[in-house]
Amino acid sequence: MIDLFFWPTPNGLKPLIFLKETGLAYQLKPIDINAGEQFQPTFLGISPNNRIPAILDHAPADSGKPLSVFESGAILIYLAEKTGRFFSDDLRQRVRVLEWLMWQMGGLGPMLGQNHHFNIYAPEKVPYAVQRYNQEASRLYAVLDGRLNNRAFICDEYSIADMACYPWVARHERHQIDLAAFPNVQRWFSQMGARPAVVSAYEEAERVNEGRAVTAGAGNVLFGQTAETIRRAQNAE
Ligand SMILES: N[C@@H](CCC(=O)N[C@@H](CS)C(=O)NCC(=O)O)C(=O)O
Repeated sequence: MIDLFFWPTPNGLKPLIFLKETGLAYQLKPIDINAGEQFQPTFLGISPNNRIPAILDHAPADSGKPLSVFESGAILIYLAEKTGRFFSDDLRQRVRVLEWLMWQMGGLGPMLGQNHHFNIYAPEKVPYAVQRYNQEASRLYAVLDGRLNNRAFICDEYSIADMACYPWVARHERHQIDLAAFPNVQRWFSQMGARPAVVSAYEEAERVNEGRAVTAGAGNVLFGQTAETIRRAQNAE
């Protein structure tokens, strides 16, 4: 059994898609990041960076005590190695999957995250930042579009790289991207979105925060974090 510490965000969706694809037994443990639950001591013990997703595997391969993993890329690699799925055994193919997974983790995700921040959440309009992250989004989409030219999936075969990128591309309207301008991404996106596991992951994700309104203080919880926030949370452990 795998506990998935989850909130319905792009990074949370990545391991949920994996779990749905493989049928591994799991239990969702909602962590309401708008309400500050990511600072609860038990969760921080598993995810010291106070971010979802994280997992706790109750049956790790070494038969030892439950094993936790934080960072969505690490979780995808861990689960892929555990199941032998979606991360080729072939050296060259595996290197490609790693490259594109890290491209998502270090580029697509963080840049689009900043894009959302300055387009949607920032309390003041900062034209330079908006322009910077809109340009970067369009650049990254062109990179992905080029990669998907004549390829069904990012690394030919469906892999954890696709699972990592899809939930971010699913928010394309938020980062002002018209998919029609990136036809290979658009084709891949429709194909991904039609997978039963992906459909099921999004359906389950939608149910998680049903009836849990985003409180007025959510902006402070998410965007007002400093070293002091972390030290306070660490000392409460
Ligand atoms: N690099 C991390 C990023 C995770 C992340 O940014 N999670 C967000 C939700 S998508 C979060 O938990 N935010 C809570 C907070 O900012 O306190 C990963 O890929 O797992």
